[in-house]
Amino acid sequence: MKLEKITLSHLRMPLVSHFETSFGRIFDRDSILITIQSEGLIGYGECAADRDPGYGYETSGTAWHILKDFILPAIQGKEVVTPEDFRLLVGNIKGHEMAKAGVEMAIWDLIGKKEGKSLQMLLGGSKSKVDVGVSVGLQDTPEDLLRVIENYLKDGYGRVKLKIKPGRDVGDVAAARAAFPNLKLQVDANSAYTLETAKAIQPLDDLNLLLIEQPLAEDDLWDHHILQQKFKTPLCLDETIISARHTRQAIEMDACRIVNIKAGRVGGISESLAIHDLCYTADIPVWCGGMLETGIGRAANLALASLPNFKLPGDISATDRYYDEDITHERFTLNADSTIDVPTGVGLGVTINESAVKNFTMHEYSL
Ligand code: OSB
Ligand code: MG
Repeated sequence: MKLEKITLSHLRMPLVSHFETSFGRIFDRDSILITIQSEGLIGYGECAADRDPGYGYETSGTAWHILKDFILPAIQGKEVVTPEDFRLLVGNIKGHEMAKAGVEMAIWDLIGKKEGKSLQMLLGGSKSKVDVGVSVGLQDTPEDLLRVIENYLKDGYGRVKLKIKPGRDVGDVAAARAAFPNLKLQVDANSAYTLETAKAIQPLDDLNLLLIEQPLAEDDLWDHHILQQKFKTPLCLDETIISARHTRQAIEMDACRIVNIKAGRVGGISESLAIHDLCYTADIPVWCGGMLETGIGRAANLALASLPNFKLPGDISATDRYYDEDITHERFTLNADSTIDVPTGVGLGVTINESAVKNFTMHEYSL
């Protein structure tokens, strides 16, 4: 497939409700839509980097720069048959995994469309629907938190993740546990603690949590090892796991016992597959994280999460948890058993709502 015209669209979409993590509160979500034309087909990908460098160092601004000035010139006009061909073309660009992953997703979409196969078929996933949960941001008060959780339970979510930060941790989580004794519950600190300040969250170990996600710094494997020895609850790494190599090292040093896979964070779907397989062999369960994606990224997440080692519910919620208006015509809905159906159409299995894209686009660039 010759990669012909490639277009970047920097989008900003209002969220249904604000989302607050240990690194800040947002009311709308930036992303970069990548559109690749190839031999009469169009592939779509989503770069999940956000406006601010709070989750990781990449932002929509850095991704724009890396895409426009390095990735697009390296691939435009080139022949690409497999995702590996793309990886080789951008092999000299260090880091910037979210920028790369956005293009890689569009290439998977093109390959599926060309071969008449869904992304799930290309990946070898088998489940027709995947278990999902909802990620609940920090709320102004514990009372607000309980009300928000209750509403999500009414919607049908069977697993809830609570964002925590220093000062808003054990109290909030204990209140949730007391109100919902049997709820599948987990927490995510987005690297807000140090080994020293993490002493305050030791009581979380007795709240019957599925996992504790990324308590310590985003670049730290070893301190997570030290902390894991103090907890019977599995630690789960998100930010720290940026490749299959990091995954192997994390497992070898017992820095976590569960892995959150986000294709954006690790440079794409191919690397996600490698991490999935590595964890399968090592008997480490994985689950699919989320980045408040549009319907494009959500479709990819659902296909990925249909692989066999995705054993815990993903942060893949229904479209209406995020956006009133999405950029895909397809909207994902929650089934009564807290699952979402995996798309079956060719490629990502979604179609683009051009007028929505136009509404949300702040600027555009084509090569
Ligand atoms: O750490 O998992 C995270 C959203 C943006 C950035 C980082 C994270 C999140 C979430 C939301 O927790 C997950 C979702 O898409 O529902
Ligand atoms: Mg996380």
